[in-house]
Amino acid sequence: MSALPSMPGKSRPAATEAYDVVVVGAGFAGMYMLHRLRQQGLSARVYEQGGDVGGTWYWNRYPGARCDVESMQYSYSFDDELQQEWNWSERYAPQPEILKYAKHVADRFKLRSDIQLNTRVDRAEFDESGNLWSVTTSDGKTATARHVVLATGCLSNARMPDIKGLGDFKGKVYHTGHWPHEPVDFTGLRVGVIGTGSSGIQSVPVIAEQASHLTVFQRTANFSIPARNAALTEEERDSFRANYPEIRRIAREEMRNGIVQEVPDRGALDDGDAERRAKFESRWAKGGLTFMGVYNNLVFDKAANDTAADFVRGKIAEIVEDPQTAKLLQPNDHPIGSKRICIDTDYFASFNRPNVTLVDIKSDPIQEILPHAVRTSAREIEVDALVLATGFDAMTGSVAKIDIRGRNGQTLNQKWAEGPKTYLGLMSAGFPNLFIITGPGSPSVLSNMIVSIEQHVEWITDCIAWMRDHDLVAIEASRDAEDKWVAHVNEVAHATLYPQANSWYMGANIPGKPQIFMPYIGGVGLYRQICNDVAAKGYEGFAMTAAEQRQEMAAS
Ligand code: N01
Repeated sequence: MSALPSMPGKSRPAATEAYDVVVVGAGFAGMYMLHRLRQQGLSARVYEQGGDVGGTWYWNRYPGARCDVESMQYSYSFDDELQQEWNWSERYAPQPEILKYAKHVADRFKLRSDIQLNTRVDRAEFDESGNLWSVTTSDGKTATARHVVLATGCLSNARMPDIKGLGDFKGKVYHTGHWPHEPVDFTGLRVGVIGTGSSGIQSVPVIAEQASHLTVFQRTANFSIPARNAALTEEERDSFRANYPEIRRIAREEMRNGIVQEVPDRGALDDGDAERRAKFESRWAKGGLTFMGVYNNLVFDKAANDTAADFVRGKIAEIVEDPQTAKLLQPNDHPIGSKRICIDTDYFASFNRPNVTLVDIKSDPIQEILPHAVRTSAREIEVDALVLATGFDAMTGSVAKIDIRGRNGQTLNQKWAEGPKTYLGLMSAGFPNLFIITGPGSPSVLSNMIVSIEQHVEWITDCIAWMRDHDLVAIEASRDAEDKWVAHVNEVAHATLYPQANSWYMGANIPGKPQIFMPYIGGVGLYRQICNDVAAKGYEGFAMTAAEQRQEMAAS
């Protein structure tokens, strides 16, 4: 294994270790990154703040947590034996099974010896003279590395709501994104769930079965499609396994979101009412995220989108017995799909239970949390436990927690004060040798994350290998390429209905966060092609520094 020398001639805390690459985070991105780096003979250290590998699936262990991408597709493709041997139990794997898979991967590929758990990266500083990063961790140590890879996850910075009195609440308070590792039992308790995004919608039906009473505090109603989760049969698994090479190829190259599904050839208004309704019914019966793929214009054309939104609103009215509750549960302030669509098991039906109450906190806002109750403008609701399903500071939140200093001491937070700026979502100008996996400006959260993670890891490791072969010590996105990419990401987003919603894609859920559509909507196939073309042209749009400090543009 190679290890680069530590930085010469700088006064700093003694560097305890020197690596070729430091990776931040041991979720699916960080683990595959480590595996690929080792295959290239590079030395790497992964720092993980959690007590085990798994990232998102380590922290999000709330009742009912499961993936909304089908298990046979939400899995690594890089190792055929792994995908042939692993047995997913259900169409949508529950969180414990996904975490078990992550741990299995760590053990199978013997990754653990290079992963340091329970260690947060606090600071990373670029030394321009040596073209090395100096990384300080929560154990007080410093390591140096040529490259730093942020594999910090997009939905990993859980957001506590700023509600008066929350700290004085006498019962237990849980955040879905930071769930305890000990079992939580709500039996006999009056529970309040605040938030009705994917996490709230998944947890409500499960908590409702335990709690003596469950009050759901909803600020914004959300569109949700039934998961239709079921055990996978041996035949279903075998069919995937036999066809994996082609399934994975199609997911990578032909699908916008990296999930293999039927591709529609017509728009919603090309069909008459009866035919359209029949298609929506069929997708509703099938369940899952692919509901939005029934027509090719649902995210582009408001009139087309309205037909799908009306259909789902109609379904909610059919399921929920109390008309007033049904009306409150019908989303009406954003186009369907412009916020991440939710996938549920019996969410709307939960409101037919005698022990579940919906409180509309848009018309009757929460004023404060009292020691044993939630007080809204109109009433006081006694609760013994609170579940905050209030989401994340998405895409940039976990990166922002690290004090990252690039050229001239500029921090990444300063640079991104008006919104994240990246070239291809992979690098940010002024921060040489710092890569981001599934960062803002890449398809990321709009895609099957594992497809996007694998593509980024492979692109980055190929790039590092290319640099080594060409005796290059630094790579940096050029400002010009970055500006053009940011403009392109923005332009593509604004050709769709997505920016019409106050979503976390836009940063709209965090007070004061700049409202910019963060992920790249162009689709994983097109995006992959763009990244490959950039690499094929000698990393066009990136500036490279040769070992003898010679600055050159890789390409004009
Ligand atoms: O978070 P969210 P999430 N007072 O931000 C409300 C992925 N995921 O954890 O919309 C009262 O979507 C907020 O209300 P509003 C998936 O990509 C995937 O549920 O801001 N309410 C909203 O209702 C998902 O999109 C899976 O008006 C407050 C909710 O809290 C993403 O993670 C499972 C509030 C937050 O919803 C995030 O989902 C889970 C306040 N102060 C998550 N602040 C699967 O794979 C916020 N809210 C299935």
